[in-house]
Amino acid sequence: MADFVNLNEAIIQGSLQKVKELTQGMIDNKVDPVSIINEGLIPGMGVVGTRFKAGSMYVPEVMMSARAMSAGIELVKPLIADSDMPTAGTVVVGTIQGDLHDIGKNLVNMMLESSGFKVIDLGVDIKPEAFVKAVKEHKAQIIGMSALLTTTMLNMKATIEALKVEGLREQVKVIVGGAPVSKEFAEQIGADGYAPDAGTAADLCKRLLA
Ligand code: B12
Repeated sequence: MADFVNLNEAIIQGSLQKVKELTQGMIDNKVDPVSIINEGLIPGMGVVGTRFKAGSMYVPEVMMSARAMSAGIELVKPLIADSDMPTAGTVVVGTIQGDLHDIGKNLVNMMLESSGFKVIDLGVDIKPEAFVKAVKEHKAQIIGMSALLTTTMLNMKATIEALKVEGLREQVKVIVGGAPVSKEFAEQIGADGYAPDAGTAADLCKRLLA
C-alpha cells in the first residue's frame, strides 16, 4: 500500500525535497501514476487551499506547497499518456489590460492546477481580443480575469463584450477576482462568478462546470 498520507503531509509542509523523494519512491515501486496524482498530490493541496481560505496558511507557504506539488507532477507526468492526465476543464487566466499585478493571479493558477484544471496563463496586461483568441485556440470552458487597479477594472467588462461580439459568450463561463473586485461588481458587468481568494476560485470553477 503506497504511503499517500506521508505524501499529502509533505505537500502541506511545502517540502519540495520530500515530495520528490516520496513521489520517486512510488514510481520506483510501480504505483499507478494517476493514483499518485489523485491520492497523493491533489488531496494535500486541497488541505492547503482550505487552510489558506481559513487564514491559517499564508501566501509564501501556499507558494511553497504549490511548488512542491508541481515538482511531484513533473516526475509523474512523463509516465501518463496525455489522454489519461486527469483534467477538470480548461481555464484561460490573465490580468486585464493596463494592469501588471500578477501575484494573486499566479496563486489562482496554482490552486486551479492543483485541483486538476488545465490552466492557460496569458500573463499580465491582457487585451480583450487576446482573451477571445485564447478561448478559441484552447477551447476553454472558463476565463478568469484578475484586476488590482480600480482604474482599469472596467476592462473586464470590455472582455465580456468582446466575447459577445464573437458569439462566444454562451460557450464560456467568466469569473473575476482581485482586491478591488466584488460580487456586486461581477454581477454588474455580467460575469458568471466572483471569488475572494484562490482556494474559493478553484471551488467556483468546479461548481460552474458541474
Ligand atoms: C505587490 C504590489 C505591486 C507590485 C506588483 C508585483 C506583481 N508582480 O504583481 C508592483 C510594485 C509592480 C506594483 C505596481 C503598481 N501598483 Co501595486 N500593489 C501591490 C500590493 C502591495 C499587493 C498586491 C498583491 O500581490 N496582493 C497579494 C495577492 C495574493 O492578493 P490579490 O492580488 O488580491 O489576489 C487574491 C484575490 O484577490 C484573488 N484573486 C486575484 N486574482 C483573481 C482572479 C480570479 C479570476 C479570481 C476568481 C480571484 C482572484 O485570489 C488571490 C489569492 O487569494 C497592493 C496593495 C494590496 N494590499 O493589495 C498594491 C496596489 C494594488 N497597487 C496599487 C498601485 C496604485 C500600483 C501602481 C499604479 C503604483 C505606481 N504608481 O506605479 C503600479 C501599477 C502598475 C500597473 N500598471 O499595474 C494600488 C491600487 C490602488 C487602486 N485602488 O487602484 C494598491 C492597492 C496599493 C495602494 N493601496 O495604493 N504593485
